Amino acid sequence: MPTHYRTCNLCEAMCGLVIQYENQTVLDIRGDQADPFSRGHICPKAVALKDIYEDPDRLKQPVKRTDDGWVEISWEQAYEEVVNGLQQIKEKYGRDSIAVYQGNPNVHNVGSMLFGPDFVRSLRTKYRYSATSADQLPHHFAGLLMFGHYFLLPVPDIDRTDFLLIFGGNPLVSNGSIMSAPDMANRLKAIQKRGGKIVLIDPRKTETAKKADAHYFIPPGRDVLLLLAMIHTVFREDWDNLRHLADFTDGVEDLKNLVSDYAPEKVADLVGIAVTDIVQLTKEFCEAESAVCYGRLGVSTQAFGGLCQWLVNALNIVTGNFDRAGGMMFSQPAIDTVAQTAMMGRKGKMGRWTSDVRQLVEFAGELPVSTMAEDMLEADSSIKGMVTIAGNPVLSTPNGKQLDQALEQMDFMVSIDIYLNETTRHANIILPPTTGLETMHYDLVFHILAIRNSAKYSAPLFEKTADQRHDWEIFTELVKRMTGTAPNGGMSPEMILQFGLQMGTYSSKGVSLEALKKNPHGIDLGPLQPCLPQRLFTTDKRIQLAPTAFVEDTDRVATTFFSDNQTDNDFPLALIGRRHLRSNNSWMHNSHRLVKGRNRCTLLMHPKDAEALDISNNQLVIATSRIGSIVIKAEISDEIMEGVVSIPHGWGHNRENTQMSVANRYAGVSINDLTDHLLIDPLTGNAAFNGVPVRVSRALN
Ligand SMILES: Nc1nc2c(c(=O)[nH]1)N[C@H]1C(S)=C(S)[C@@H](COP(=O)(O)OP(=O)(O)OC[C@H]3O[C@@H](n4cnc5c(=O)[nH]c(N)nc54)[C@H](O)[C@@H]3O)O[C@H]1N2
Ligand SMILES: Nc1nc2c(c(=O)[nH]1)N[C@H]1C(S)=C(S)[C@@H](COP(=O)(O)OP(=O)(O)OC[C@H]3O[C@@H](n4cnc5c(=O)[nH]c(N)nc54)[C@H](O)[C@@H]3O)O[C@H]1N2
Ligand code: SF4
Ligand SMILES: [Mo]
Repeated sequence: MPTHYRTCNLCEAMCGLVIQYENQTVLDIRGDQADPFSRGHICPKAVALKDIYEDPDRLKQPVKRTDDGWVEISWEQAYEEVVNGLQQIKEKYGRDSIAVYQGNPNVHNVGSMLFGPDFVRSLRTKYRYSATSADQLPHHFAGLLMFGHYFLLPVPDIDRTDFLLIFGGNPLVSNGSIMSAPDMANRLKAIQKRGGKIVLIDPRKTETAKKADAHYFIPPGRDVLLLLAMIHTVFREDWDNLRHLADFTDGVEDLKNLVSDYAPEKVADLVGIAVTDIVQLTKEFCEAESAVCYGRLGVSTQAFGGLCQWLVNALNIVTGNFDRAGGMMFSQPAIDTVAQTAMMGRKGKMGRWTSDVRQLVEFAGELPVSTMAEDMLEADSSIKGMVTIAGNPVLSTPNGKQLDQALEQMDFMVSIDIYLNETTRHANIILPPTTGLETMHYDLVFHILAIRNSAKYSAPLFEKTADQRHDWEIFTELVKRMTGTAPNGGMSPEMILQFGLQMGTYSSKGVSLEALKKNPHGIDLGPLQPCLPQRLFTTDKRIQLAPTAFVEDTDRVATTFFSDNQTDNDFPLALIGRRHLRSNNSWMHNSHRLVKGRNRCTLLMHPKDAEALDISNNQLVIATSRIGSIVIKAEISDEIMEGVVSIPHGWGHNRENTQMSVANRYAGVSINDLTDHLLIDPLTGNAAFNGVPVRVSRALN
């Protein structure tokens, strides 16, 4: 039986797959034991690649919205109407009249990564948005301000650490984020087997917390206090030891002064962790042979996201757990996009323009997505056209309902997407690219964020049909028609990959596209290596430990937590999110094998809160925020902290005129009809999905 090897492109873990097939049918998908990076691991989503490939709802030809419903049109007609439509908007309303939103799958697709940017530039608009500002923007802020490049993000060396401290990440379910590390369960077990420890800080006793050596509940949004107190303790007890970093780190004294205000005694009650525990945790972190503190979504998508990601880095740096085995390290990928973009002067700039209504600043060419709908809905808005590329912002951005309304007002909208869903239903034309098994793959982003260096190329498993187009072909055609020139000088994606590999560090060791094609399981390039100060992109090759923007933002900590602010009695509970293994943001709910079984779109609530509100398990409740209300089933559990409720995102597939028949039957409701576009991290502009004030009451049955 023919066998095909490839990398799963669904999440960040980059698992190797072995796929058996016959003709055009997938017979079996398993983990590839011979893949040196993933070592045979897969999760249930990988098997859904078959479902996506076969999904009768998936679009394969352009469709156009007409008065009689959606009709298929030819690619030629689609390109012509799309380019005409966009150009007419620009002619009528001028520059900056089109908004563009790029969603998460773009970074998992090599064609979009390489050819999408030229298309976006061809729109000549300042209204550029992406899922970044609903996710990891604070990491980029810290990367730029501390290390000189917004994509120079440190990764925890979990394979060698003796102490893993996680703030707001649930890698056993998410399979790791800004930490590409397949086979997470075994990698975590290995830490414990070698005598190491794992500690979790999370408002929910998560799947990962249950496997950890210790778990501390923390009220959403207060991690900044704990981090400040831990660094305070490091300095107070003279446990600081920057090791080799001392030679090229600025701002140590500034940081020390700043944290002097935040003794554990001052924050213990606010974070709900005893002074002795804070001190002991810090001590163990400092005494471990090696230790690493890692903070992810829970401390990124919240009101102090920027400060948290800065302080996570700072804690690692001042304890000498940075740029050394078992600490935070930088990868050195075979195609080094970080170095290559730096050479082109694209290390990341910020503040060159602002959003209209709230004047939030641009970062790396994008405005915060929380401002998108309000700037569209403003009375004299210049945004009249919309483009979405592999994104479903109606379900994935705060106050999605408002965006739903804003999209309805657009004169012209185009979506490059594989489904007719909650967002793309507003488009005039949808251009569907090939996806998954039909595409060639090389991971340009996640090798940068991987806990081990490796490289792998995957050929397409199935040829696309004559009617289908790859995403890079779509972008090429659009750019040609918009600007008269082909993107990337007319080079094919493979040529660009080949060139990228040639420029990389490992080409002298024989890593080329040809070599990768001969090694379909991938090539291991070894554990992460110390690389500082050379790898820094700051002009003076020094680490900035206390950048002014972060230092100044700590004023907000004082005003938020140490003044007489009253909590909002109308909305006494704090809403957070959660992820499930069989779900991937909003778009994999059309796979029956993933959605079947018990309803996972529930509101988790602590028994004491439930009792006080007279709510019983499985009962329908109304959850209300400043933005709106949703009706959802309550799931009562002491695994969530008192005062906190949790709802997963990506659901709410019950809107009209979509074409996702399975998802529609398992619709759920959208948490982002509750989340508030005004709740952001003011420093970075990132959406603050966690800690949204809500109230919950029984629904009348
Ligand atoms: N409340 C709350 N909201 C959240 C989060 C949260 O934790 N809580 N998480 C946030 C995070 S981390 C993220 S990354 C965002 C994700 O936000 P989005 O990226 O906006 O949402 P997705 O659900 O990933 O939507 C992906 C879209 O891409 C399409 N698609 C899938 N594959 C392909 C392909 O190969 N090509 C093309 N062209 N299209 C494709 C799908 O049909 C879908 O329309 O959501 C954010 N929203
Ligand atoms: N199965 C599956 N895997 C995925 C995805 C998916 O949707 N499903 N999405 C992918 C994407 S796009 C991303 S970005 C990654 C995200 O990867 P992770 O960051 O690991 O994802 P989450 O499970 O959202 O973990 C966030 C954790 O933060 C906690 N939290 C919430 N608020 C706070 C807070 O204020 N403080 C602290 N300390 N913790 C808090 C939540 O309880 C939750 O456990 O996952 C990726 N992998
Ligand atoms: S963990 Fe991620 S990369 Fe691995 S099989 Fe699952 S979805 Fe694919
Ligand atoms: Mo994400």
